Formats: sequence, structure tokens, C-alpha cells
Amino acid sequence: MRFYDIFNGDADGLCALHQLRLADPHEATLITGVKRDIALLGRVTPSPGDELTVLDISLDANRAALLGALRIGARVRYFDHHFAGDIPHHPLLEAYIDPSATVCTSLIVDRHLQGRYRAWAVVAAFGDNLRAQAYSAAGELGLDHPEVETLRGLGECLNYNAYGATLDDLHFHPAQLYRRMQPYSDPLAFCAQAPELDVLRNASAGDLRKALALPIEQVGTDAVAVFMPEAAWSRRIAGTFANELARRHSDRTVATLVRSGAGYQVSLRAPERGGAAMHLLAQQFESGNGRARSAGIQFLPDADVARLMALLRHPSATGA
Ligand SMILES: [Mn+2]
Repeated sequence: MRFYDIFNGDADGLCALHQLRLADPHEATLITGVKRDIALLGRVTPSPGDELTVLDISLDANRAALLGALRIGARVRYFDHHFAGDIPHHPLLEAYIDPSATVCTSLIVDRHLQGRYRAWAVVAAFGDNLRAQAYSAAGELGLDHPEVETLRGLGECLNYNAYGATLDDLHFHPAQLYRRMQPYSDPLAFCAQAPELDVLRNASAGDLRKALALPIEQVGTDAVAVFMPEAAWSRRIAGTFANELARRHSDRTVATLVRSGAGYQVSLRAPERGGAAMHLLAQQFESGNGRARSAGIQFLPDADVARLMALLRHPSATGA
């Protein structure tokens, strides 16, 4: 019998797995990748009796592989907050799925573990840009302000590291970061001892400086868009940059568009004060997906840019 830990390579995926494995240590084959690489379950060829733990990747996007694994007789534990569609009923499937906008996968795991490693869930919530939830969960831990800000920095660095078209764009393979985190039940101890964090902090600050120098386009009165060049730094910072723009333009929808061949990779953020559901907007395009506050389009062909701009101008017209 083998264990497979299959997880999104961002802060949320890493911290979800880390909490579960602190509670229930098992040597496992790690399957992960860049944040946008969500078709991870299909990379495993399970045998009967194998145990698969799947974290922070849409069930809907992995449905065929999931059904295949269950059919073979593998046991699957599935924690996620992305769009799932119908959740299959199967005696070998244990699913903890909550797509509400106020949770991330690590907070679902935290609930499951009754808060045992909550500080890591706080790190993940910051990484997924759920600041209100992160501060509220941190409040229950009795940490002082600088400690909470350290957790925020860690979450943002881990999240930043996962953005890229391929693993070559990243500073660290997410599995390598997970291995570095593994000995630490306390993220503050990890922060004090991990040189990787200095690398990520400096790199993200440098990438963000370049992004903030780009022109911001006003799209009607309700949205802003930034077009970014085809470069590894753009691909790495686009998500963090979109979060930063959303804070600076809290009443607007935000779009970052990174040039990618004959089109763009798009990140979308809802106005902080609430507004249209970004996943419904993204789903107007073939490769769009995500959540209400944060969504993306993997590849937007040049021919579709005008249509996206029109939808950003009048988001309610999409039913979003
Ligand atoms: Mn997540």
C-alpha cells in the first residue's frame, strides 16, 4: 500500500498538507506543481488499497482521475474550496469540500483537526489573500502583532513562489519547500530558520517594483487592468500584484494580463467591498476558472481581449 500526497503548490496547498501530516505522519509520494497546474490527480497510477490525499485542487477539474482511482479501489481523502460540481458518493471517498468565499483549504483542514496546527492555517489564509479570516484565526492564538505579521509574510512568500508557467519560473520547487517546512510544527520557528524566505522576500519585492511601474488602464468606472510583458518575473508576480492592486483600488475589479504567445494569462480579483463573482466572469472563457473573489483565465487569445474588457466594463451583464 502506498501513500500519495497530491497538493496545490501554493501556500494553501502546502499548509493544508503540512497540518494533516503533522497530525498523522506518513511517508508519501509528493505530487505537486505550479499553482495553475491543477490536473494533478491524473499523474498518479494508484493500486487497490493505496491512500490518496488530495488538497486545494478543484474536484471538478480532477473528476475523471478521481473516479478512476475510486474504481481501482484506492482510498481518497479530498479537501478543497474550489468549484467541485457534483461530489461523487463512494465508500472510498472522504470529501471535505466548502466553496464558500471565506475559507481556504487549510482552514477546512484546521476545522477537521479542531485547530491543532492553526498557525499554519493562518499562514495559508494570508497566502490565499483571506486577510480578515487570517487575522480572526490568528486572534485565537494569542500572538502579538509582529508575530502575526511574520505569518502574513510567510503566507505571501509561499504563495508568490507558486506562480509561474512552469517549474522553471519558480525559485523553489513546492515539494522542496514542503520538505523544509516538515520539521516545524510552529511556523514562527520555521521563519526564524529558513533562508529560503529571504530569497523569496527579496525576489517578490523586486518583481513587485517592476509591476508597479507598469501603466494602469482604467476600464470604464468599475475596473482597472494592467498588461504585463512575457517574462518569468511577470508570471511570478501577477497573482501577488493582482492582490496588491485590489487593495489599492478596493472599489474596482482588477485584471492582470500577462502576455503569453498569441494571448494572455489573466488574473481577476473582485472589488474588496464585494461585487461581481469572478469565477462566473472567468467562465465566460474556455480556460477560465476560480472562486468568487479570485479567478483566472489560463489562456485568453488576443481575439477575446475586447470581449473581456467589455465584461469588465459591465460585469453584471454576465450574471456574474
Ligand atoms: Mn486555496
